[in-house]
Amino acid sequence: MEWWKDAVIYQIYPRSFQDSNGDGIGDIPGIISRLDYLAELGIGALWLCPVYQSPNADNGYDVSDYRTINPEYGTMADMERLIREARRRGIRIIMDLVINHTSTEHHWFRWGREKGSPYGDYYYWSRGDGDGGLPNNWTGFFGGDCWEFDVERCEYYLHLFGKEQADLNYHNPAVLEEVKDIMRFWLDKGVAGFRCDVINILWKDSLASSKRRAALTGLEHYLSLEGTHKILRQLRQVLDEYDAFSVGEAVFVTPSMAQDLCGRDRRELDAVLTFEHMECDQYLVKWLKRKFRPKAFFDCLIQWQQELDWNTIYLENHDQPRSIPRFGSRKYWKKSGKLLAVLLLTLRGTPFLYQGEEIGMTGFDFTRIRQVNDVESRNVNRILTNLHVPAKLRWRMIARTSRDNARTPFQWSSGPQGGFTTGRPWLGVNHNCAKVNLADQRQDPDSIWSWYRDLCALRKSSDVLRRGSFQPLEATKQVFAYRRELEGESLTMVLNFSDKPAQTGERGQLVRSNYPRRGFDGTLQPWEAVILGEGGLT
Ligand code: TEU
Ligand code: CA
Repeated sequence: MEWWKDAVIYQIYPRSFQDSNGDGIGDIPGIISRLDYLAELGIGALWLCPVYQSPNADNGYDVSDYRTINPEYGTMADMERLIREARRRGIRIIMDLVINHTSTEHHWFRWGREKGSPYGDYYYWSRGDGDGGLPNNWTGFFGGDCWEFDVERCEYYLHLFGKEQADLNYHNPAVLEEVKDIMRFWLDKGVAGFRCDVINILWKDSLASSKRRAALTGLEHYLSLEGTHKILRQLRQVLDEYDAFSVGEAVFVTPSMAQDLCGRDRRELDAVLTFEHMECDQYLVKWLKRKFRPKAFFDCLIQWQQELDWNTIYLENHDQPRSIPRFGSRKYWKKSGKLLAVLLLTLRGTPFLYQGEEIGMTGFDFTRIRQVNDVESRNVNRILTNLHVPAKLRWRMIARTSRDNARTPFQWSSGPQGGFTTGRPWLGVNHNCAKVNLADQRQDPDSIWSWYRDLCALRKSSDVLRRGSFQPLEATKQVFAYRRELEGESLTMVLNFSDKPAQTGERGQLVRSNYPRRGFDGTLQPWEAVILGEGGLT
C-alpha cells in the first residue's frame, strides 16, 4: 500500500527540535511532547535524523551502534514509545539508515584493526601508494583528502566524509548481511521504512587514482555503479518482507540515473531525494554561491516532474540553507514563505517538509567559528583560512552555505531560547525568534504556519494534488505555472517568484491566493501564488 504517495513527510533533526530535560539538546521525549502539534499540522510520517549511539563527529551520521539510542536523545524505551504514540496519531516513523560508513568508534572498526579479526575487511584499508603517499588521489565530500592513517593497524582507511566516518566495504558479503539485520531490527520495532543516507555510492569498483580534475576526484569509481544497484535490490527484499518504504538520498544523479534507482520496475528504492534543483544558485560547488536563477530552477523541476515515475519535493533539509531568503525574499518574507509552501505541496510527488520551514525560519548570520558546530563548515573554514581568503569573504561564504543555518533550534515561542530549552542550547537560537515563532503564528490565521496547515489539509482532500498528472504551463524569469489533472478535475498553480507584479494568461475559479482576493484577472502581485480550479475545490 503506497501510503507514501499520499502523506506529507516531516523531517526532524532531533538535536534541534525540542529539549525536554534542560540540557540544551533536543531529545525523543521532546519529540513525543510535540506529536499533537505535528498531527494538527497534518503530516503523515516523520523522518527522524539519526538517534543511534554516536560520538557526534557529524551529529549522528557517524554511527557507533545501530541498535542503541544515543543517551543524549533518550532510551530505547523512549524510542519505542515514540513509534507507538506516533502511530496512535496516524503518523509513521522513518529512520535514517546510514550505511555508506560507520563511526570509527563502531566495534567493527575498533576490532577490525586487529590482524585476523573477523572485521578485518569491513572497511577499505590500504598500505598507501608504496612510497609513503596516500593510496590514491581521491578527495572527500567535506573538502580535503579521504584517507586517514591508522597508527594501530599501520594502514590507511577510506573516509569519503569525515575522518571519523570510515566507508564500509561491500565487497565483503558479511557487511551486507549486517545491514540487513539492522534493518530487520528496526522494522520489527514498527518503523515504516528508511531514508537511506548517500545511498548511491555504496559500491566502490576500485581504489585506483582518478582522472577527474573537478571536485570529488574518484567519483567515477563509486557513483551509482551496478554494484550499488545489486545491493539495493537485496535491501529491497528485506523491505518487501515488511511492506516498508525506502527513500534514498542520491548524490550527483540526473533524472535518468534517479529513475534507475527508483523506477517502478527496478525493485530498488521507492523514491529518491536529489540535488539538481538545489544547484541553481551556485557555480560548480555549493560554497561558490551566485544569484538564484528562478528559470533554471523551474526548468529543472519540470524535467524531474516529467521524467520520474514518482518524485519527492523538498526545499529544505538539515544540510541546506533555509529557503528564505535563498529561494524567497526577506523583504516579502510572509508572501514568499507562503508561495514556497504552494510549490512544495502542489507539485507531483511526496513533499518533505523540514522542521521550521512551516513557520518561515530563516538562516543565521554566522560571523565567528564559535557559533558554528558543523564538521563540514569547520573544515571549509580551515581550508579557506589556509588559502588566505579574507575573513569577511570567508564568513559571507559560510553564513550563506553552512548546514548549521538549518540546525538552529526550532523557534516554538518568543520566550527564552525560543521555547526550545530551559538550558543553554547546543547551537545558538536565531535572534529573530521574537518575530518568527510558532506560538504567535498558531494564533494568527494569516500566518505562514496557518497557511501550511490549510495547504496540508487541501492536499489531503484533493486526489488531484496527491495523484494527478503534472503539466508545465509557464516558466519565465518570474512566473512558474503548472497544472495538475485527474479524471477531468484540474488545479492550476501560478507563482510569481519576484518583487515585481507579473502577468499570466492562466484563468480559473480562485481556490487560494496568498493575497486577499475575490477573483483572479491574470495580474500577480509580488510573490503572489494562486491556485485556480476547473470544477475543482473551493
Ligand atoms: O549528506 C550527503 C551529502 O552529500 C551532502 O548533503 C553533504 O551533507 C554535504 O553537504 C556535501 O556537500 C548526507 C547527510 O544528509 C549529511 O548530513 C551527512 O553529513 C552525510 O551524508 C554523511 O553521512
Ligand atoms: Ca535534552
